[in-house]
Amino acid sequence: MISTFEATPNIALIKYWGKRDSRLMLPQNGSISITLDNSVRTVTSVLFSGRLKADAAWINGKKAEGKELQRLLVPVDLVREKAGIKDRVAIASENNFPTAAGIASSASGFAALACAASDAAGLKLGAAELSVLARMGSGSACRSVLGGFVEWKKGERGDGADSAAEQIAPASHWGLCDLIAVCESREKKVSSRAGMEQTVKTSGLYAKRMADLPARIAKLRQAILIKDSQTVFSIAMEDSMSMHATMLDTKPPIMYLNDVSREAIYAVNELNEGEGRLACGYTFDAGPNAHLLCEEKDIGLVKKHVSRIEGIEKFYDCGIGDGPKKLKEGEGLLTEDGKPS
Ligand code: 2P0
Repeated sequence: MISTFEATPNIALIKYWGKRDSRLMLPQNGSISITLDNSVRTVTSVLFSGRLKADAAWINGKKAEGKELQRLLVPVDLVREKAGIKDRVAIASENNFPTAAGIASSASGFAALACAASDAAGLKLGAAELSVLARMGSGSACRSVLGGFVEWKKGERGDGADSAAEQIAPASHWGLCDLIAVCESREKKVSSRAGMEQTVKTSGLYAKRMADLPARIAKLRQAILIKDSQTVFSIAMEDSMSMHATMLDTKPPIMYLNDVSREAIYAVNELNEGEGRLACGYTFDAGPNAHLLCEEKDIGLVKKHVSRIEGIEKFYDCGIGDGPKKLKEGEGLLTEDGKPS
């Protein structure tokens, strides 16, 4: 049976940047994100079949080989083990937004893969188990298996079973917007995986960030629950800059922001100063693209203000989403014999 799921990226308001166990993909700290609606999305189809001769995968129409394929097979192998099957797998996955450009394509990709693979294998997994499966593909993907406002609990167990996402509030709780300003859609030079490992090893600022995070996480969780936009935006900006500061403090330094990103920051500061309140917040992942956060009532104001920034290639206007969704047969990306359709 072919199973097809749609999943969406999430944007972290408190960032994950560093692992304490790279085999089990366990983070140094907890993180909090919002799952985006399907203005940006990954669709992934999975088929397990005894008729397939080898494991194969196509990402955006291109056959995955070598390390790329091996990485996709990490959660797939765990599914095969849980389901007790040895069938080969066919995977086809497509994004409707630039891959590896700081919009978390690995998050939506591995969340969709975890859901589609477990469903195709006939497993009925709970949210925590799906989250752990997605985490084994890419850390931040564990947050995209849930919709709304999500916390990835760092976990304490050695086997990582409790390092999973939990929902703080559903999407319907609060209408926040993430206006993504694409400041450059090229692939980034330093992967998140390599970058965060180097930061943990070499940044002196990192210990300060770790010390600050437990209180920051508790404060953000509470601010989300009471829909306190001023606190949510100020923590999001603070945490993004704190993460980027540890990146700059890495040896050799890692620099994801570019001149257009900096113009976006200045534009948001100017808007907020003019308004006498935080009408908008910003956060940047491991890439130059600005995620501009605002309440629904302010989206017109924010769009008008930032549309003047030169160099922005494109905007994606996202709301908060409900998390992964199973798609119908006709919406799949594979034929019955495991080829891209
Ligand atoms: C996050 N990022 O919390 C942070 C903020 C980027 C900056 O999670 O090695 O692709 O696969 O676990 O999840 C990007 O890192 O890295 C990321 P792996 P991942 O969203």
